Amino acid sequence: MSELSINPARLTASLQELGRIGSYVDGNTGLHGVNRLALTAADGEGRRHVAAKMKALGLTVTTDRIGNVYARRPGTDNALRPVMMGSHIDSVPTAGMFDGCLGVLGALEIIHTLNDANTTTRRPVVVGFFTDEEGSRFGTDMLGSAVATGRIPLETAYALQDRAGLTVRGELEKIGFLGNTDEKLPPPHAYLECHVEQGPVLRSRNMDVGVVTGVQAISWHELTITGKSAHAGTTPMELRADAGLAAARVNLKMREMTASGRYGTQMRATMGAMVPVPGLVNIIPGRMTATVDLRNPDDAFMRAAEADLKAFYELVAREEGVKLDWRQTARTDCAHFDGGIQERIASSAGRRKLVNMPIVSGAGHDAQEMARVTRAAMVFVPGEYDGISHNPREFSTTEQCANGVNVMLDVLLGLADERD
Ligand code: HGY
Ligand code: MN
Ligand code: MN
Repeated sequence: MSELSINPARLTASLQELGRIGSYVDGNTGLHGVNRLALTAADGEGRRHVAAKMKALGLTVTTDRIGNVYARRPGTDNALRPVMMGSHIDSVPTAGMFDGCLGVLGALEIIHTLNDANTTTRRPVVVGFFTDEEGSRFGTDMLGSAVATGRIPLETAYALQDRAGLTVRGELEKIGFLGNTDEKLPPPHAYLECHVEQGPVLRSRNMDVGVVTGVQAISWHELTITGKSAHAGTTPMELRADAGLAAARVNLKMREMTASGRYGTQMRATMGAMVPVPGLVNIIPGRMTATVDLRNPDDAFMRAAEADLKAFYELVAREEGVKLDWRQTARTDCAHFDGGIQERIASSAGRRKLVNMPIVSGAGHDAQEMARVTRAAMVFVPGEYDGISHNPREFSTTEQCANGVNVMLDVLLGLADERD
């Protein structure tokens, strides 16, 4: 454990400050939520706010061609590859103020702590935030880190469109973050990310820290179902081509699949978006756009589930007399984090008397992209209210956040002192 520890109150203040950008009052709960959907004006404002904090800490800030922002702190030997800490500050439209932001602001709090202590590490240190981790607007997640590590070509990313037909490239330019440095990130010496668990496991077991072993497989589909709009009162059931019913059958099929055990016992399936056209009470939906989100901690089970679901798409189209087109919008296999760094996370937590456990991440993270190009690992912190996330009720206490960031501080110092 290093003698250093971060300033918990300063970390919480920085989270609250950023949380005010893009904030709204949630109609259902009256809670303050955060909406900084990727590449919107709010995201642009949040980006400028964090970049200003980076500069105020004496860091050299660059923006690459996909809008990833990196802030570099020199070490004593700048010929060595840096250790990087990062995450994202874009949010889903109904977010809290911790998802992603804890990793970026926690890393900046570590820099602040090093500055206060006049500590210079051997290796340079880089703090970054990646573009559009959430994927909510342009349809594929971890976009910026996937481009930085070569999984998605820049031009493919640029051409992605939101529902209004606006492109990633155009929206990056509009908010002033169409940068000019090479989007391919030279692999850092190692990569660390602190993140809220976004689930109930750690809190329910009274754990202080999660040592993340990896990330489960993710598969997203976008369905476009075309049937026939017709009168709800006059059209006999047997003469319908009901796009809404077809989507509902897919949703029920996914529920049956997760309960069947045929794809393991951990599979999760969600139809998050269901948009009927015309979407009126007395008209059979002639068209339906729907999304499918499959998660599975086992790659073979995921592939089996995808194959069976695609077969079901064809069956439903035949039986309901609709056209069902679908496209894969995101797909990542299970990711595995570096064992050695996991051990360092666990031993730092142990020295700080923090109870900790290994955990697989249910959510996708930029760290899984970085794990393809360098040693990567994550530190999870528990969340209150069953760790709810992608919801304004998302909340982790100052102590919970500080515990995770202090562990990341310890591991950073060890990695940044490595000669090779
Ligand atoms: O969808 C996810 O797992 C992440 O929040 N982008
Ligand atoms: Mn996140
Ligand atoms: Mn998220």
